[in-house]
Amino acid sequence: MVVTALRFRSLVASLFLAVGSAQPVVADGGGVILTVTSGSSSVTFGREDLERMRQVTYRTTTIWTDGVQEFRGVPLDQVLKQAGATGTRIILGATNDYAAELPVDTISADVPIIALTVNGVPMTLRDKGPLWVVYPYDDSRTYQSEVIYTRSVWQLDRIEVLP
Ligand SMILES: Nc1nc2c(c(=O)[nH]1)N[C@H]1C(S)=C(S)[C@@H](COP(=O)(O)O)O[C@H]1N2
Ligand SMILES: [Mo]
Repeated sequence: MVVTALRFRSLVASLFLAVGSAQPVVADGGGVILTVTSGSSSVTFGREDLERMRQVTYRTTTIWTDGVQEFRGVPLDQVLKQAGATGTRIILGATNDYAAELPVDTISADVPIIALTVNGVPMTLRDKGPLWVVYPYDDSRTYQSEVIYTRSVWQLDRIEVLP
């Protein structure tokens, strides 16, 4: 039922796009929210693409929020694999032009995640969304460091893979 509703909404959105402008209709019915660039090739993801991938949940506090929060999203590792990214370093870029570089060998299967929701609710641009790279800070002292905080990029909109 939910699927039907979403499909119907996409269809309406597509029709609107088709009628309202000369722009090509976006295949997934939603906008691109993340672009992974590797050399001269780019792979783009809509919200639904990311939601369809393996999801991981952290319950943790952060230095930017009050109390324990439930972050849910797709592991960064999963996104890099899906994009076919091979490299030794990546740059996480945000809409405000903030960027942080990290070595690929610091990324594990479940850490960090690109969070899509906090406490079950999608994040708006105002509350650090729609995508926020988060670590399970409460799980280990090693995640409670300035280096990890700098990699906790909110308003993430692009990933650049470096050789
Ligand atoms: N999009 C975005 N993410 C970001 C930043 C930023 O300016 N923009 N600052 C980073 C750095 S260097 C740290 S230490 C924290 C900064 O958090 P604060 O500004 O709340 O201290 O978030 C990180 N993530
Ligand atoms: Mo920082």
